[in-house]
Amino acid sequence: MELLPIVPYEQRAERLAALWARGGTFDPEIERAVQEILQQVQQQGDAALLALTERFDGVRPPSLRVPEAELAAAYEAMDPELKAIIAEAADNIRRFHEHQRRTSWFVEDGDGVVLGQRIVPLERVGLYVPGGRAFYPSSLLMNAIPAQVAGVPELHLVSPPGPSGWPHPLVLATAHFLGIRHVYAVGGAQAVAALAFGTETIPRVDKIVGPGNAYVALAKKMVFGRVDIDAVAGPSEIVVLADDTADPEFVAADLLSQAEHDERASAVLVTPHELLAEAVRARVQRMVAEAPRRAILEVSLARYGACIVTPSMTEAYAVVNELAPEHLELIVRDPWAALPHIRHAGAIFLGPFSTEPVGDYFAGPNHVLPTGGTARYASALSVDDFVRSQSIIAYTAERLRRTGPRIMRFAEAEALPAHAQAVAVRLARLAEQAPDS
Ligand code: HSO
Ligand code: ZN
Repeated sequence: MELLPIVPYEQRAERLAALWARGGTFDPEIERAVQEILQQVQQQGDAALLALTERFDGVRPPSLRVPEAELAAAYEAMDPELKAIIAEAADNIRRFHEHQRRTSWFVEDGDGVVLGQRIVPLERVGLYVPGGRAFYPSSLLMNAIPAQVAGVPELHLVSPPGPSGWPHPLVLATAHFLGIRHVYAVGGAQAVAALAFGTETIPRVDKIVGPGNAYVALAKKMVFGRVDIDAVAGPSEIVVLADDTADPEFVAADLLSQAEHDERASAVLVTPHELLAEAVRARVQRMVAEAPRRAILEVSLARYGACIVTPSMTEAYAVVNELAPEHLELIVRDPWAALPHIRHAGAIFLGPFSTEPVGDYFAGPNHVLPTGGTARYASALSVDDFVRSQSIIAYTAERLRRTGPRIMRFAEAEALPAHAQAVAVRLARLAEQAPDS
């Protein structure tokens, strides 16, 4: 199949349909398996975790909880240059997320009444971290730091053990760097079950975040309600909106950068300039031929890649909004002038030097973004995902005396007399205390 085929605007429907059809559905077989795992962990706790880990990961960890000395040792062993880079990225991410912190507010509403909203962090959050090749330290930073900025006091990290019996050393090292002390050598649906129900070793948490395979995603969906979860992420996407000022090499490289994630990743160029589309396509062919992850690229770019050539910029904006992509690059003459035309996108990268990996690793904004068109209603992972707001009501005698009768009337209209009475007993007491006011 052709890589990144050129698709005229009028013929885009079929191509976009293939794009929409990626991900989302689960095999009923997996569903049954996950259901069983959840039940087993709920009933047998740690014993189930150990048995399932032996069955699925083929190892028995020395203990479910990873000793802090193991975390420190992994960090010590980490390449110093990588350590410094991760520290710098973490600083940027932390600084960005500090701007998101919401503060509690209280207003004086007259008569001494105070109303408000108190922002409180979640108490316990579970972080799922995939093992081995699917583990990205950057994703651990992106999931953990907003929780820390929100002030979540307890983070519990789960990750499947490798052959050593412990999770991947980079997971342990990054956890240590972040100051995460509760780390458990368990992955898969069983780890999600442990976080949702609690076991002897792993406490029940309030919310579970982090990427995982189909079993993990499904387990999260099934425990949702008992605990909160982040959005279940679909395969990654990039859309590049470019005009004749764009450098085809930049555009091609950026499309590849997302398409290499996995076979279901999607990379789309939208442009009114057919010559650019042809130049980008030619580059892509050449670059793929030499790419280390060629096997993945060949699948993702053939199935879910496209250069959509539009009659003008107007239709180009329309296509972008129709796609509501996870990542959108604006490589056009004046990206700030283009911005107001964009309604739906998870993250927007402006200008030729804001290549997507800058956002994946380093700039500061979160790389956990809405996929599969969910950018129509969803946002990047943020500090808001790790706090709640509590309503505050502090009424006074004075205010209740004035408004009580109307509240009672409302309660009576709803046929809830005990509600009315709760007000009435107070009004009676106030009348005794100040008979003539
Ligand atoms: N682009 C991915 C995140 C990532 N990239 C991690 C590299 N490492 C989804 O936003
Ligand atoms: Zn990426």
